[in-house]
Amino acid sequence: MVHTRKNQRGLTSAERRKFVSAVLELKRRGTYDEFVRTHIDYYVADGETRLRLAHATPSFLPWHRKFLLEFERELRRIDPTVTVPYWDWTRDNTPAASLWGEDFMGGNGRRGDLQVTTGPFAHAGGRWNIVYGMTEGGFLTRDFGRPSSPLTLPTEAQVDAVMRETVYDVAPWNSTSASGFRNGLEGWGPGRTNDRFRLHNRVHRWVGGLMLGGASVNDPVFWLHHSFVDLLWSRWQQRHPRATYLPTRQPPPGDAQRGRIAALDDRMGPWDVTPAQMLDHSGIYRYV
Ligand SMILES: [Cu+2]
Repeated sequence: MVHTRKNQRGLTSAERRKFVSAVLELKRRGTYDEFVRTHIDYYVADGETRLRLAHATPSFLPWHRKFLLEFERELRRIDPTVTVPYWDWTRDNTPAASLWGEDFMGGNGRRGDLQVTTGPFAHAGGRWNIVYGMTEGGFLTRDFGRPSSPLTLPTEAQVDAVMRETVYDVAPWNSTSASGFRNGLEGWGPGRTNDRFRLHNRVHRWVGGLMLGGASVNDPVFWLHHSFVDLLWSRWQQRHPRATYLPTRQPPPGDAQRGRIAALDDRMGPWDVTPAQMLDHSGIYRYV
């Protein structure tokens, strides 16, 4: 059976409650923190010579598609009616959005320590202790819009521009790739200002707190964000049916990226899966 991922803004209160309950149950069992750990382990920067599978790399999209599927499978073991909703941040782009409600993701961090004190993931509720967080205190943090250097969420026009890209990815296959759909959506721009962070990256920065960096999975909104990123990739695939995943082969000997990125048929750890195997999700789930 193909299951359906829905826009979070249209979920019923029962659907919101079921999603939150399944997430809290995964956390209680320790499974949730294994996902946090995996994401930290695969957080490899451009400058490192190690294999980069998850970020600043062509397999950013298939790696996260697999990561979401694994997470969703665990949720559905707990409650088979649950799927990962998506957050369309071009529309629900303020702190007043129902996404941040008391019954769903909870709200912004408080001033000072940025601690989230509302909703199911507030530390005082006793069910959301940060294990792998690189911060003291064990609580979830957020800093909407980063008041110290304000930024806004991406716009529909910015998404449209990326959707018009006709090539999946281009050399040098990292955060400096000047065109291509993958880096357009992942969102590494030039420069040192806020403009360096676009689309996917911009959303991580707008939420702030733990959503910055490798430990971002600690914020459950991570999944809703990446569900929308995956939706955009899916729509882009439909729009450009002949644009295949690139590169199809490893770069030639002597190329600085050889052995550091995943080509079409290379394995993407920690799973035994290739980008090619992640291209068609139509037999597993669909977006509405
Ligand atoms: Cu990631």
